[in-house]
Amino acid sequence: MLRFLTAGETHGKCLTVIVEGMPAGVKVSLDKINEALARRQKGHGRGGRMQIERDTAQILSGVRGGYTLGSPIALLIENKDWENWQEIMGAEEAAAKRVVTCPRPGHADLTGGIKYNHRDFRNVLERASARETAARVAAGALVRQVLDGFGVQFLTHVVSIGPVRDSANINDDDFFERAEKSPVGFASKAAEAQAVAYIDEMKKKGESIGGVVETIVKGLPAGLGSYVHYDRKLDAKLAFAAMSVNAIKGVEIGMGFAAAEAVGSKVHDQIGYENGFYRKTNNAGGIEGGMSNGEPVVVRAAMKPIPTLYAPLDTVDLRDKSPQKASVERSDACAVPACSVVVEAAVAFEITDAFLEQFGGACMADIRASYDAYMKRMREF
Ligand code: EPS
Repeated sequence: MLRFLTAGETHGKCLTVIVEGMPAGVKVSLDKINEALARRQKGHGRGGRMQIERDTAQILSGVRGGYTLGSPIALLIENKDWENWQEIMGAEEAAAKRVVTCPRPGHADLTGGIKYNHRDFRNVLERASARETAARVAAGALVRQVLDGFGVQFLTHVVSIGPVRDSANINDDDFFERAEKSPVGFASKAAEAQAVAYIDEMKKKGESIGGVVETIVKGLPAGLGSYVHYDRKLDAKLAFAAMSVNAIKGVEIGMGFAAAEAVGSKVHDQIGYENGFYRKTNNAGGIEGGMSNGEPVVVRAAMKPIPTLYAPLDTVDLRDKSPQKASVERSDACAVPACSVVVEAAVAFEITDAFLEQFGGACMADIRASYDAYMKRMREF
């Protein structure tokens, strides 16, 4: 089983992540991790923090001579902004300054404060911040390297930003290349211009903006996941992973909620055979019975608008319970493109875990042998 644990506050010294369960013999490219981190920093509507950071990971353990050892892998990402926060965020006793007492609606501030008895909401917001997702992206970009050489592809794009939807055809050859280059993650230039204008207009009003992101995983063999065990169902694991990303309020697999409105014949993907079984449509989003069915796995996630508003909402001051406006922390007006990279990483983590559950062994040589045997049996089925 693959698992990871992150640590770090947004204005602390660094973020760290320990990944456990990686087999030995995986060729590791640090560049691939850093490319994913750079992708997470982009997008129209980001706040000032992304000008300060140049996120790069250091590998502290578990990799030698470019290959995993099979031992836990520790990664570290420095916070450049720490320089400006040492006095406020230091571990030593005198350091509690700039107390936050007016919680932001929609953020973890108030409930986190109640739960942990923090009367300075900074103690909550520092960890609840989406900065932590940098560590998750690094973990996802690391573990998916297990899949290199098995023909698995992760394709990610932004479906919509606020009310603006990408209008390009997803079947265009260069759809994902265009989406990747776009500051809003759209493949259509016209829709991109609309989304940029919308973000700018809302930002001026002190608003924040959400959206929908999608990751498609191609090249997975049928049978990852389980129909036998509820907690090994691939769709359940993907929904958990995507929902655990900050600000996600909804997750769909394939047709998702629309399947509830349609009749069965318009939902279920009919089966054909041509050099192997295939489905004539992919409404199931590549998952039936909790298992990959060989079609692309399609995960969509809805991100709410970020809770920090520059035109702040009503709240109550913890000290005297007086009505106040929420505290304003530096933030992003729109982080939907960044969120798409985080959801991709979360999906990649679960897919890799399911892959290792199916073909797992202590080393890549065993995994390759198991995969090849399975694929041979599948071709003859
Ligand atoms: C983020 C870093 C944070 C925020 C943002 C995401 O840095 P700072 O608080 O110093 O500006 O910009 O977090 C949020 C919007 C939030 O609500 O948590 C990052 O690295 O992605």
